Amino acid sequence: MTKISLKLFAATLALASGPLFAQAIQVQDAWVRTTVQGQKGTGGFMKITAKEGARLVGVSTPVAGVAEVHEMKMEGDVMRMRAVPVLDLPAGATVELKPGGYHLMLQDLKTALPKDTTVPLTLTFEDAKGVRSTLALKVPVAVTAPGAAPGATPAAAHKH
Ligand SMILES: [Cu+2]
Repeated sequence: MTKISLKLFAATLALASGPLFAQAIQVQDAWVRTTVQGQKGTGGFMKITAKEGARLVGVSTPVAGVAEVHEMKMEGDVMRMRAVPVLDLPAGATVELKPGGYHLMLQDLKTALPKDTTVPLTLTFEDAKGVRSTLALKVPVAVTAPGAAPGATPAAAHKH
């Protein structure tokens, strides 16, 4: 599993576009949660590190009609979720998209996502000068985070 992820990560670098900028952004441990036939939405997770700081301003994938960055937050006793149109990536910090926090929300899914497949995902970043670049990823589909202990059920971990 780990070996496969590393290979996919190497492949993503080759697909980055933008003047050197994309090289300054690292995406690690990306995964998208599996779905069953008929399920309309799922979450995507990853760690993003922008060496010189950037903003994540767009997400797209051919498998979903709508792809957005979401934030989950406790407000009192209630877990609420909202779309985050722009996600700040402070210089040198690793921003983690994970269940229960920031995540990619894929809605209006056009196909089921069985495990051990991959999902093409394009991230659009903007640097401090407003220059945009894209990073094309092939993200593995998994039941739980790569390397995480198995056991958590998808429904329990990502409620909507
Ligand atoms: Cu969500």
